[in-house]
Amino acid sequence: MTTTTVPQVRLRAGFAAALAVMYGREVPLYTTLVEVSREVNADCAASGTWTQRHGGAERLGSLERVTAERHGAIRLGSAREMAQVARVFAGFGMHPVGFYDLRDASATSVPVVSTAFRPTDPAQLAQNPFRVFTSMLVTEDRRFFDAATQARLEELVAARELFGPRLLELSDRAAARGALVQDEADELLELATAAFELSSEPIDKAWYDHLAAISAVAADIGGVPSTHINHLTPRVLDIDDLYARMQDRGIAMIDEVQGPPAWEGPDVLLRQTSFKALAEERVFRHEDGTVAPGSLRVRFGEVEQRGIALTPAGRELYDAMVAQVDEAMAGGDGRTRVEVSREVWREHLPTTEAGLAERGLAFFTYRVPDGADAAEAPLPTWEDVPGPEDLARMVAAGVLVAEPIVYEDFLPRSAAGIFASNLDGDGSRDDDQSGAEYDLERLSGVMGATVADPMDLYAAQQDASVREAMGRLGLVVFG
Ligand code: OOG
Ligand code: NI
Repeated sequence: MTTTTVPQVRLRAGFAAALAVMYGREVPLYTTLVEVSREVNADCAASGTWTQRHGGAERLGSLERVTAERHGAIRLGSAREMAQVARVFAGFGMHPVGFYDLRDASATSVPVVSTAFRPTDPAQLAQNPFRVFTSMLVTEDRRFFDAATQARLEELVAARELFGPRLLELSDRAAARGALVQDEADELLELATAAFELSSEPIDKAWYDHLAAISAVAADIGGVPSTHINHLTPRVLDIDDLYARMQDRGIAMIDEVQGPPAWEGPDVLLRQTSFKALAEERVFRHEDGTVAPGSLRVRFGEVEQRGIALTPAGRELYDAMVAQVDEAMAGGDGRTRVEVSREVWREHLPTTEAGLAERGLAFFTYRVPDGADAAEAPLPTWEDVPGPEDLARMVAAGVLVAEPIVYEDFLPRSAAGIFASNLDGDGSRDDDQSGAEYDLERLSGVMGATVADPMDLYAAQQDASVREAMGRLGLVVFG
């Protein structure tokens, strides 16, 4: 008898699909969003002008990948819960990448630090890039929580069990073996999906309201009995088109697309928008002991368009451009943020991929074009991987072709914007108090899992492609 084994990539695809079914049942408007996203992607791929402008419909990922692509978001209450979810996600081949401090990225009250769990290997990403933006409440941050609130939060979170022993056991096994036998795979999917389902247990109204006055995000984490998927985000090729089509259907969207503006040059990083959180019925326990239905607005539908990953130099430029836009907006001449951004983009950012590559602003993979006669390339040997200008020369000479590396991560500013535009009330914070210091290392420490720096991953992918191409050209790269 042969036993079927299910490799991690299929576990991950199954997990994303199962969560989508569950979320579609919980938030029906999500299904509409996915439907409209499909239409947009199909129309982009079929449109000659769109395809030509983007150098091919699949330049930033195969249509199959883009159509199946989702990210989710969850919010947790403690380092222990983070460590456990890291084990669950590792079972699906998803590892923590990037550190985002939302406490400082937002003027409103968002007392969390975050990372994203995702595949790190380019081949795994190409097959299924499912990722989950995962936030941890920083209960010890006095800007948000006084000692009594901190103590109660920690006590409640410590007492709950989000991820049971069997789920953790199966996750560890999948991570260790890279696959599970069919029965165990089915069991893992069922347990993992259920762990992120909305709970129907009554919510303590007074406690929830106490937390909500401080931060709606804190209430959504520590004021409810368990965690849940907060949104699931499909990817589209044209987010402006998606935005317009959702509005045409009469769906209320947040005011703007977050991140880079629509413009004629290459798409970089990440653009996101969402429909507003909807009122959902939940059950509350009141102080007099009565249990009655009420409503909460915390879950929404987000959509995103992904562009090219920027190098540290490119990211520095991006951050400087955002700062310039902020400054111009503070001056306030009536133009929208998008209009101002577009002007700033035109002033600073190259209008072609080749321009981005030559200035070392974005990451690319390089390969020898099909059928090229490598031996005739009149090129020297290299002491190290050639730099952006040399690579650009080789691309111009037709010796190499460059393909953009897609940005697989998030933007703290947009994340804060997404949090904020979907919350009822700004909450409260006392900036005279000092916050609890967090960075990538500290988060790795408390989770017991190394949080990768996304820049290292993109750079390694680019370098590996260059080394391989150099090898094919018969050029030795020393160092
Ligand atoms: C996460 C918000 C961040 C994104 O796409 O930037 C996020 C949350 O609301 O919990 O998902
Ligand atoms: Ni999101």
